[in-house]
Amino acid sequence: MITKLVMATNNANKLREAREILSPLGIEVLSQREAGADCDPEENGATFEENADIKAKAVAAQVKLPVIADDSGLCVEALGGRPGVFSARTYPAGEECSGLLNDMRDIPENDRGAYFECDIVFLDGESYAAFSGRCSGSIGFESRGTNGFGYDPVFMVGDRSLAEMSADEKNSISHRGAALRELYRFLEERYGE
Ligand code: ITT
Repeated sequence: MITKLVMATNNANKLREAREILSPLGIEVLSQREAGADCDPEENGATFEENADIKAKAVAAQVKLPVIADDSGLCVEALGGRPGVFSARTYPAGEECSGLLNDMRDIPENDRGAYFECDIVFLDGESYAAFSGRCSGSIGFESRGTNGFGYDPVFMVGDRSLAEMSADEKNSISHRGAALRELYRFLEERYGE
């Protein structure tokens, strides 16, 4: 087994969720900053996987360890899949929930379906692998809960928002949890004895 890998992200919540899920493997997940990499490349891919690939390659050029990168976002059916790959840029930081609720103020309850997608890319030298996860739900009419990050307070799964769930509950049903569990199995097979 390898002992360390680097997560190409500037998002501390993604890093926390990756650590929570990968910790039983005994691999230390370093942030790009901890690994000595400093980058914030332009995410101009058309898909989540392309953007994850851009981030992973940018950090891999600066470190000697295996790298993972996560690109993710919220796709709202009534908005034609938006904000999608633009989830981090459509609304000002900290205003994503109020911005989305405002854009959806006239959309009725039965047309508020949405899903989160998370694509994770793994790079180790010439080796490349990609993993994907989705979480289906709907957009509520108000922000609820204080856990999680980003759009979690407005993303409803059943009658609770992701921000009303514990970290373990969110991880067990989330897009990132699903992609990370695929990555987990891949790392076990690739590096396990
Ligand atoms: P890095 O690019 O540095 O990894 P980022 O936050 O900019 O960090 P993305 O470009 O992948 O990441 O943008 C994803 C956005 O989608 C993120 O900023 C959130 O607003 C939203 N998002 C992704 N996963 C989420 C989750 O689990 N819960 C709530 N919002 C999420």
